[in-house]
Amino acid sequence: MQLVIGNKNYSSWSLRPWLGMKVAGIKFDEVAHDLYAPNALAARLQFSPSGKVPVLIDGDLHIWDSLAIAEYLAERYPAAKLWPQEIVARAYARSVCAEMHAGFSALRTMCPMDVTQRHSVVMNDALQADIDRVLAIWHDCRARFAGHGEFLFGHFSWVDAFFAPVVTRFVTYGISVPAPLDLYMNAVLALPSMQEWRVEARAALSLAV
Ligand SMILES: N[C@@H](CCC(=O)N[C@@H](CS)C(=O)NCC(=O)O)C(=O)O
Repeated sequence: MQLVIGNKNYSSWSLRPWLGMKVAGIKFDEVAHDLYAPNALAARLQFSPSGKVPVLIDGDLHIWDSLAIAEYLAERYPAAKLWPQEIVARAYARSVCAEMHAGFSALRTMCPMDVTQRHSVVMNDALQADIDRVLAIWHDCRARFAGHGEFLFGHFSWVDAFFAPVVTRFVTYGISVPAPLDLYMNAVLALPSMQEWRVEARAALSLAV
């Protein structure tokens, strides 16, 4: 399989499947696509019907949306347990991933992912509401499903991969998180694959200047 991803410093959608596959130990070839190159859209349309990345290529099959990629990989690699095993937890996990996938427009537009940098942001009601909702989701998932594990559903799942870009945004924009949710953020940031992504994001940026 090949996973086509955008620039590691900026491409929040690419981080999700990349992180899930890495943590689950699913083998793939990474294909870097420069979102900002001249004619990048024309190049993307050669392999991505939507003109967007990430795209998972498995033989003749191209899957062009991070949530669809997550579902495909969960079906193809059930032993990786990327969704929680219990049906109620799994339904809840899918709900919060779908909410993340479809919403949070203030957080996305006011705090775009910029892994290696630190910025300030002027808070407004819409951004505060998005942050509060993220924190409520994290708190609720951990209280109901985490047990003694350090991730939202105990062990690492797609939910953590989908919220990993939010974790980096909170760091980049200095958005403080109440205890004990700071421990959850630290668990995500401490993942070796997450550290690899951040190192490669930095390297890619310095190559570009
Ligand atoms: N819903 C898509 C969104 C993908 C997306 O917006 N990707 C961005 C890169 S992070 C992109 O390809 N942008 C190029 C463009 O919009 O022209 C997914 O989940 O994969």
